[in-house]
Amino acid sequence: MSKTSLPILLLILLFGAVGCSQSQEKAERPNIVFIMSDDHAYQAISAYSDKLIETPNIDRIAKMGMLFTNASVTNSICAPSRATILTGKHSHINGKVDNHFPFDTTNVTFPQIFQKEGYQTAMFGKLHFGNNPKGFDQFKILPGQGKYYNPDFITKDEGTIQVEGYVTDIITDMTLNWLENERKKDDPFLLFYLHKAPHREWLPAGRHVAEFTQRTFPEPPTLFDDYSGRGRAAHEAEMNLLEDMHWAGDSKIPPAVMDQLGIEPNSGWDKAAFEGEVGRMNPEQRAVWDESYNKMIEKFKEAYPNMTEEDKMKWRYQRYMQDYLGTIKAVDENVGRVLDYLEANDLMDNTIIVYTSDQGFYLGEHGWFDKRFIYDESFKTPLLVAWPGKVAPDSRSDEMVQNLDFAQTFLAAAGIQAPSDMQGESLLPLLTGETDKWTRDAVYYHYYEYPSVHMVKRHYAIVTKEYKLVHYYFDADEWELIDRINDPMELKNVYGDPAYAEIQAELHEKLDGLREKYGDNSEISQQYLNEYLDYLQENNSYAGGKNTELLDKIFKDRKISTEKQ
Ligand code: SGN
Ligand code: CA
Repeated sequence: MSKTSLPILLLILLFGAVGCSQSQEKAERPNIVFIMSDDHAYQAISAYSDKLIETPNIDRIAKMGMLFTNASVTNSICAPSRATILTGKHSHINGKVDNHFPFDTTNVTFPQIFQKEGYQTAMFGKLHFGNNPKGFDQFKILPGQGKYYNPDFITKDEGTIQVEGYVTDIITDMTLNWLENERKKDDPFLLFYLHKAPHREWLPAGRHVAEFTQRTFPEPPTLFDDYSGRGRAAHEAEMNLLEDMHWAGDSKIPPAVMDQLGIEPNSGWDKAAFEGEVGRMNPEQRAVWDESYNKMIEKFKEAYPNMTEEDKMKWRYQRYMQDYLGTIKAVDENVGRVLDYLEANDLMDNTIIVYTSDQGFYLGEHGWFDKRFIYDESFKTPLLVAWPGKVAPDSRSDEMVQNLDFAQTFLAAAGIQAPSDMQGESLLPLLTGETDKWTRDAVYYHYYEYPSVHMVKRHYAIVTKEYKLVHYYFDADEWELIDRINDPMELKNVYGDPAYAEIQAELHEKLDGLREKYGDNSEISQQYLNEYLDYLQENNSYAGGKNTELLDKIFKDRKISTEKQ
């Protein structure tokens, strides 16, 4: 080699190396596939428990990566959970405290940051924000809650369209179409694949109704909970399978059959809910549906006159599980289609795949359906994360992670600096086995939507691995202390019990500390409450259920009518 050529060679090597490391860095920016279902309880994912249903495809994500057994939400209801995920901030900071008011789009969401950084971004399915998502190159979202059969979609470019078919299949078709035909194959992507299922009114796909209307499921031990041992909040909630679930809308007993049997509707919209969902089917879809449901209805007509209250509760539970789990079957199949696509197209190695839900759900525990409460079934949420090569297969974390942490996790994984006002923590240390870098020992929770459907009182809380300390503050002033280790079914409030005096004082102090850390306090809560009551007053209505006496008390001074409009 000549003397003069050496520096040139070095230069070539240097530039080559820089060029290479840049493109390598670019190539290494991971894709993100964020899969979220609506109201999917961890009890209904076989990676957590196979008592109710097998979900082999969702389980594949846990087999490839990590199963989180202690993941929770900061506020157990749909739109607020989504707002927390997108902003990385608690509800009282991002302003989306309940399902009622639209999301404040001046918030910075993490997809906006990804888009600026050169990621391709797309969202398909349920958002439920009252406005369109910012920071997306492409989106097709359901208006509001969306429908199971022949749903409408709000689209970025074509206005509102109606698509024939079953919602879970359609959302997946849209997702796969974007992956295959619309995205540029060289740039990394951030994809939101958001199912409506298994949200109420739980309508399974035609191909699953024959199987699921026949099945019997094990009852939870607390199906007949009488709420003794807990305060007013549990007693006054309207989530009981027998008392509050719709006979037509939920259990699919047609309004005419209810009339024939003399069954009173459980609310003013019980029968309308049936028409609004089952009534949307085209004749072919309806024929498939009727073939299975008519058999169920005939059996019910025969049995009903001799049913005790206990029989009715048991029947309600089975009917609920048949439909709820039936919708999950289609979610699982469709998640399998997306995973197959990623595999077949060599995308697995550089893609983070997340499966989660906007919150958990009661599957008959405490006699309940729905969510909102801080008890485990709705406070916790499923979380499975795969990132082949980075996250060890078949691994598990019992740490207290939250939906609050997702934004910072994804930003960290993509090498993007997170805004300093985000309130979560990146999960990367847990995902990559550096567990000593994870120090969180308690999380903060705050639920707001009251008075409203299901009538779950406002409450905030601190949760550690061992305890929950909860304050119900409107229209009650009650504290609840749950010993998670000795009372895993959460049946007994031990607040005020001298045996717990020391831990109670310690938790109070810690809770004050968390409220300060996250910037929450009673003035802010009062503001949100006033705003909400003003809204109800202006609309002269509330979205509540049967307990009009309770509402009369709340609204007396404000002259709000408790008649549903
Ligand atoms: C609807 C449901 C409720 C549910 C809320 C919120 N009733 O009002 O049961 O709690 O949505 O759900 S329904 O008869 O209309 O289905 S959320 O997932 O959007 O928060
Ligand atoms: Ca939900």
